[in-house]
Amino acid sequence: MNFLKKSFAIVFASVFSLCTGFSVSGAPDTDIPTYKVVLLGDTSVGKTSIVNRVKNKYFSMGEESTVGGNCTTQKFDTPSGEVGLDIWDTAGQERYRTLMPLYFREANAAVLVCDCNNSNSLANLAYWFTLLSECCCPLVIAVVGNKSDELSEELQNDFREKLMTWVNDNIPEKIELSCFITSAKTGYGILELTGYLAESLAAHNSAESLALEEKSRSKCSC
Ligand SMILES: Nc1nc2c(ncn2[C@@H]2O[C@H](COP(=O)(O)OP(=O)(O)OP(=O)(O)O)[C@@H](O)[C@H]2O)c(=O)[nH]1
Ligand SMILES: [Mg+2]
Repeated sequence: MNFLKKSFAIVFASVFSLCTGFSVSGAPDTDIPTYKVVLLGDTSVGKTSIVNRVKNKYFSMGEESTVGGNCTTQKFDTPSGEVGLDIWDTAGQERYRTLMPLYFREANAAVLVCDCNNSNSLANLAYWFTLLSECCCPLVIAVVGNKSDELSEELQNDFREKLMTWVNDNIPEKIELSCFITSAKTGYGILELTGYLAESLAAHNSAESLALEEKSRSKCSC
């Protein structure tokens, strides 16, 4: 009973924050462009552990399953300027599936996460990608095979190829996308992942500003 009350309170708080635009951790910085990034994928693939690694450089072997979703805000320096990422960690458990569209809507980037040691979690990314596509049109996607620390280098390379094959078979070419092998436990591949997200989104922002500038210049006669 207590568990149900706790779950309801947590889901209510995170849905409230989604509806009001209030960021759960860290106030939004209005001076820099900020983007919404969602992590999605089956339960236990390591989404929360990846966020913990990014935010606190921390890893716990006993991470609890996520209830609903949580947002954490992080700033990144990129060659195109500073950007903020509102990183939404979502629940992979079946019981929260109907809530997921609320978390995915208006996402600018998505991180599709599977477990390198669990081929079902890779196959299920097709389900997650369909659900995501029904809710938003992300500019940038990262496909991540996590828990690489449990694989030898050779098996990691095999899995990287499986990820690429899955991407070629399932994701339209026009979407900007990159694949990563990561370990939330050791930190392997995490900086590359966040660097890719921040730099790609910042580059979109500067391309947009340039286009707007050119548009307004073409309107004036000077
Ligand atoms: N060895 C290893 N274990 C990991 C790694 N990442 C996560 N884990 C473990 O896998 C389990 C599940 O991790 P979570 O981060 O809770 O997974 P999740 O995807 O957030 O799961 P849900 O919240 O249920 O959707 C935990 O016991 C973690 O400690 C990793 O990179 N390597
Ligand atoms: Mg989680």
